[in-house]
Amino acid sequence: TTVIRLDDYRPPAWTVEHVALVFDLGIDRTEVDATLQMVRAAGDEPIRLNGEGLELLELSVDDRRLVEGEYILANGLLEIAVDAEHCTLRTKVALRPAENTALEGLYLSGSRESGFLLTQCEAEGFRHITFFPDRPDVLSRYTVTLRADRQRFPVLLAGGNPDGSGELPDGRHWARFVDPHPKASYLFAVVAGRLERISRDYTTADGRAVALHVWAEADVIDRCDYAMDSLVRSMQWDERTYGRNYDLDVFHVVATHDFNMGAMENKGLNIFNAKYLLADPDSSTDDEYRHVEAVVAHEYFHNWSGNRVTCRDWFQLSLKEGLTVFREQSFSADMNSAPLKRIEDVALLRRAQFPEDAGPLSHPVRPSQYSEINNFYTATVYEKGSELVRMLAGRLGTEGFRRGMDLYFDRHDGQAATIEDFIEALGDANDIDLSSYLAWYGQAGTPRLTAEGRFDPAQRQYRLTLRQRTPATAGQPTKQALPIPVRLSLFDRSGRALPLRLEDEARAEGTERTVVLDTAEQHYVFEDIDAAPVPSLLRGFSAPVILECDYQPEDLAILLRHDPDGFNRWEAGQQLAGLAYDDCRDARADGPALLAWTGALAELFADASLDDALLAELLTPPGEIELVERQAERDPDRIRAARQAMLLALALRVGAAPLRVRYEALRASTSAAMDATSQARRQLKRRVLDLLALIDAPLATTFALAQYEQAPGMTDRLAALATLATVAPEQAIAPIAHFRRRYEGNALALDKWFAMQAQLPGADALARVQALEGDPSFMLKNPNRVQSLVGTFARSNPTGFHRADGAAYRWLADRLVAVDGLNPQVAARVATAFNGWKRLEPTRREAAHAVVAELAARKDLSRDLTDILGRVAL
Ligand code: BAL
Ligand code: ZN
Repeated sequence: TTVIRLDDYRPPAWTVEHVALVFDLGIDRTEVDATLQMVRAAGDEPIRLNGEGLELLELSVDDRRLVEGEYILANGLLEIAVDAEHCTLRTKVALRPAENTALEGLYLSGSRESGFLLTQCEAEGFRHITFFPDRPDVLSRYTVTLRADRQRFPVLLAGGNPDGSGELPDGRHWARFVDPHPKASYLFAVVAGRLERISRDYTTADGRAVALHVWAEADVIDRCDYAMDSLVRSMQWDERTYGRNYDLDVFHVVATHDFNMGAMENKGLNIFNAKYLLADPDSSTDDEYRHVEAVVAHEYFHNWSGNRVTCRDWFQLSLKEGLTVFREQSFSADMNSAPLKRIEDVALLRRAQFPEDAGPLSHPVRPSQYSEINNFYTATVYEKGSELVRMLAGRLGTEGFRRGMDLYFDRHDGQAATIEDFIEALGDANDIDLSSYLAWYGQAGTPRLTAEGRFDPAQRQYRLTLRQRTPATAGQPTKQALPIPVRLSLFDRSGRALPLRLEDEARAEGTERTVVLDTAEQHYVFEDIDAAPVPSLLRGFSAPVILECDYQPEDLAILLRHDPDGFNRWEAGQQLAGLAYDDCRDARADGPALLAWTGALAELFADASLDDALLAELLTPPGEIELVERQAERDPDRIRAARQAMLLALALRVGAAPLRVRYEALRASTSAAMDATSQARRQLKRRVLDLLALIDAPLATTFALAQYEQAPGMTDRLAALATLATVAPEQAIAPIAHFRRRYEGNALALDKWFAMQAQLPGADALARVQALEGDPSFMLKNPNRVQSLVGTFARSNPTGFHRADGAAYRWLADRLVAVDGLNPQVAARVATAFNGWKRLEPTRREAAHAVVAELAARKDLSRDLTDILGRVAL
């Protein structure tokens, strides 16, 4: 396989100023006529265009037809030697959309009879549509004409402003679109078929009238209102927060059930996986509502951070993704609760990115090489990338960061930029050299931050020593020190935050500050300290590191009880839960950490002033996947047993009666309302019921059965079903069957039905999943369905997937091969479930190794899957 290296980057020899595309659309065959205004940018190289899976019908340069021998077409490249400085290059190709199961390029969503045509071009899909220099640093203006049968394709959409439409002979029609903003080919999109829409008029802050349209198939169009509301909120927020206005007269958003990604920010024509667009209380959970709002915002925000300023090459992917995730997270924090949002984001980082960074697939936020770019749409590029932007934003403060972003957008508007450009603009706008942060982009692995405090009563000083170390990762044996911002406070034992004065300062200033550790080790001496304080470190999760601090359980309990900030409180609880887990793992039933954790939580449980959603989060210890970090050798059964033991201890400490009373009170206020209070109640109700189930299974079963029957919406219904399936499998059979019937034909609800069952732990998990594969609605060619059953099982069911006999590994290998034949991107993504195999205990490790090695040795798999397996197997 070819390896692409960042160091080999060369600017394009030829660029395309304007491209005119004419599509004659059909499900079995589509013809694309492309006219490219090519301009030589440098050197005397021939024109080289990417093209894959295209049937070349015609090729001409400046109106002269070329014949074989006048061009070279091989290995996905069309090469034409041209003497001039510019030329008009024309190609005509044929495509076969209905046969395109990889869902890259132009393809069919849904059935031949009623489905519609659409495109997906990021990262390198445009080359499946036409011959083109398919790289993000070639920015072109597009004119797109679509022609199709009016009956079969009544709606014709492309990015840009509408520029006429009309009738053609034989029941056909046409529509043209002109995009005045130069864009990269990965942002191209068309959609054609029978779609319904909801519309709204919007006026931007700078006075542009924009028609907003959300499109979906007729059966789901009534579930698009929340997405439209979210879009309007996003547009207003970006105007307010970053001074960014939308820049076309029309903005389309389209929902499809067949999509490899979550959504796609095509200029003026965003396309969404229906999972992140449709929402209604009967089929969506509260979490899903939040995800819809966040993803709609994310794609909209890309219009500036991604489209107006794009990436020079795919190594810079985090330039747009990390930044846009950061913008999306800030938006969600403003729309909802900032501490709860931070909890959600940090939990995700720990669950998805930390394990990625600790295994053979680890890579820097800006990778230095790749063989398949599709495999770098990762938690590292997205979520860790966002954390890096957050550190920069924190360093500059709200106003300074805004100044920096203004300069970045100003300076690079209409360009394809690099991460250096971004950091330089932020720094230049503030007269600060931020270049030391670049090291974060090039270095993989999660840094360990060690903290050690020493109190000196004679000097009334507290001396804090911070050290950093990043473990070696794949291909990066040695690591350098990074700038790590550590936001900190000191608390006395009554939970009061102390005024902070460092040794060289005249007087104390505030109770919180940020120190930046930029060497391997540094000391900080705080003055006027009367008793050993409890340090609260890395507040707000000020850097994406693992904190190792020699806390006593009662120190963490103080923070858990008293920290005024919801996030820090949760964080103290998570640290304490980690120690409590160690107690359970080592069979210390009355271990001090377990007692401190259950004791503090039992107290907080009784505190009526605490927010329901925060309490629900506090009652949730780190998950089984995160806890893997706490043992040398991973045995998923033992991890689960220890975690269950700690939950049992918590339930006992809170007590059956308070749990029952709380559940009944929350049940009494159940409604379908979507406000934050109602959502928080539902979330807490679920936690309380699950705790109650550990100590009074019959009562919890009764509650869950009733909750399932009376649930006003999906959140309560699905939660009840999951509890039943775990606590009383026999009694869950009928409700599970009922749910299946109730949601026949509702793809997103059925995905949750598969996913809920795929997560049920234990020895029968694999057999259950295999039985579910027999359900008539299960199909390997739909990415959401594969993810909901196969992906969920492999990634989120540690005891089921990692069964000791290796049967689930062998089963997954078969499924990967089958999926790969249809959709390589999906196969590769599911295959990342093997990432952690090396740290399994020996029996499982051997079983996994045998399967991974056998798979990796196959020669008949896609480049996507081969790349993942090759790296995992190493
Ligand atoms: N650009 C791929 C989908 C997204 O991150 O928005
Ligand atoms: Zn994105």
